[in-house]
Amino acid sequence: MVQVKRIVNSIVLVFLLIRTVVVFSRDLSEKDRNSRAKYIQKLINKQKKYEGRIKLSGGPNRYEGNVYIYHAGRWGAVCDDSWDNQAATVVCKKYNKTGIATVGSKYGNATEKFWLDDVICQGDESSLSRCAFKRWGASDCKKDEAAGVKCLNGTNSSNLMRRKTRGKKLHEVLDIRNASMRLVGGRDFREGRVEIYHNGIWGSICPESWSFYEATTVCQHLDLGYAEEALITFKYGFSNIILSGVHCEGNEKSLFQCRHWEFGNVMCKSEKGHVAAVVCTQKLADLILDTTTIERTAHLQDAMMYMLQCAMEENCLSRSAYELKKNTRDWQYETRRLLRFTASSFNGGNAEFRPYLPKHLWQWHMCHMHYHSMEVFAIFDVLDENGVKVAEGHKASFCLEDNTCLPGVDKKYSCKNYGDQGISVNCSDVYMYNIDCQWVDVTDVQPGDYTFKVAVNPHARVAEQSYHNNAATCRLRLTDSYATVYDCQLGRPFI
Ligand SMILES: *[C@@H]1O[C@H](CO)[C@@H](O)[C@H](O)[C@H]1NC(C)=O
Ligand SMILES: *[C@@H]1O[C@H](CO)[C@@H](O)[C@H](O)[C@H]1NC(C)=O
Ligand SMILES: *[C@@H]1O[C@H](CO)[C@@H](O)[C@H](O)[C@H]1NC(C)=O
Ligand SMILES: *[C@@H]1O[C@H](CO)[C@@H](O)[C@H](O)[C@H]1NC(C)=O
Ligand SMILES: *[C@@H]1O[C@H](CO)[C@@H](O)[C@H](O)[C@H]1NC(C)=O
Ligand SMILES: *[C@@H]1O[C@H](CO)[C@@H](O)[C@H](O)[C@H]1NC(C)=O
Ligand SMILES: [Ca+2]
Repeated sequence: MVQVKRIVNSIVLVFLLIRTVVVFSRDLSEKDRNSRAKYIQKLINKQKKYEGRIKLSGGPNRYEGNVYIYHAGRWGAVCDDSWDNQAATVVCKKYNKTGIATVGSKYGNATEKFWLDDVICQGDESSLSRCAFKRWGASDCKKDEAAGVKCLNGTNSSNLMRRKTRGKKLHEVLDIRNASMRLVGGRDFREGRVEIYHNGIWGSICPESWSFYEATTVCQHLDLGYAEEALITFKYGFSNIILSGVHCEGNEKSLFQCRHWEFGNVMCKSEKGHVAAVVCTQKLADLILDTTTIERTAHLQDAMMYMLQCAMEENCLSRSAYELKKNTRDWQYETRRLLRFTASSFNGGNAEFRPYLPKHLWQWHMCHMHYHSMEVFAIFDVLDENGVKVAEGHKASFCLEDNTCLPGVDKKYSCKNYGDQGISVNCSDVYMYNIDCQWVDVTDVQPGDYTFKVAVNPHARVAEQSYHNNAATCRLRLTDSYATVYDCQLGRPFI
């Protein structure tokens, strides 16, 4: 009986979906319509169920093994670069256990292609896919570099302690008397591994946490412009590592103004032989988020859920919407409250902004009928007065193009017809408030005063001259009937 009921239920669901698709596809041909319906069905049936799931394989019991993660319809392995106990703990959370990381395919060579590489977790993420990593499928790891875990009973206090002491040890600035810095091993003076001089010796920097923020500061320090690449590599050679945990804001004029953990004989967890390196350039893009446009355009809109089918597929609604869909019969007629706004990014640099992914890896988004060239181009968040997220910020992928340009500048990039994507110098990419997913779902947010945050290129995946004009922190007043956004301040992305 239960089975029959289930079958009837899924027939009803599929019928509703097809009907919804038909309503919103009037201007499409029969063929397009069918392929859309099929696409949605397939996604719902399979992907939703397994997406982000973890399995352990090759170990002596179910709490031990190499880690595989399910994404976009298949299982994939995880590379052991940067893999540590924090990441293992995130994996073991589903068994209420803490994790010890294993590396080097401890439980046998990887049997699937790698989905994840350079995974960096804090330990409190709810799932592995919430940790930072390069991007899905980007890995040059070999079969014998699979990451694994051993899940143990109870909380492992040594993991937690390490995190605490890490925080404490952060020193404000380096003692710069007699310290100096240079690039070594590059093809020319603009690139190389970063070496610093201290107490009579030259040494390298531990590349843990090395990002564009630190690399930008190095290039500024040496008067070489901006960082085109922030590298963790052995290709420029190696010397004794004498500095660890460097944390820069990215707008310092000297690396010695950045915070750090240890100097001298340091602990460095990076792969042996890998050190921090940079490539500097004078020509780089610089996106500038337009705060006045956000203030001017922000407003509320109530929309019925059947209008938001595409948006649901692309995870643009908060979790409660998906729960509603699961638990309510006529969920299509429920409304969601959306905070809509226009986001406009101007390229004020002296080089084009090009997407992180090469063209052949762009994802075709059937619902929106265009290619996405960056996994995360923008994020939006609503925080309460304690800094707690109250509206789930979603990660938006976009197609990048020249929407408006300064007088005399020709538009070059367009998303149409698999066109090249990018933002030219002196042009803006404009996401109008009426575009699908250009919103925060605030259905579950009580009226009140909040902080609203928007950031473009938030993980600094694409190099820019400055990251301190990529994010806006604004005041948001939400009432029963309207929303206003005001007092926006430009700054660095908050992650
Ligand atoms: C994990 O622990 C929590 C609270 O201690 C409990 O509610 C939950 O059922 C446990 N889950 C598993 C899978 O054991
Ligand atoms: C694992 O893969 C490596 C190459 O990546 C290979 O040299 C090695 O023999 C493999 N080991 C096993 C047990 O298959
Ligand atoms: C972990 O806990 C389970 C269930 O409480 C128990 O059966 C098992 O023996 C424990 N394992 C270890 C290594 O303590
Ligand atoms: C905690 O982790 C360390 C290694 O990081 C391990 O040696 C130790 O046995 C673990 N302790 C417990 C109680 O799991
Ligand atoms: C700086 O270097 C000079 C000469 O090498 C040395 O006399 C002096 O003690 C050093 N100062 C510090 C603080 O290390
Ligand atoms: C962009 O605009 C600035 C200021 O209007 C101008 O100086 C610069 O030459 C322009 N660059 C390009 C590539 O159009
Ligand atoms: Ca910028």
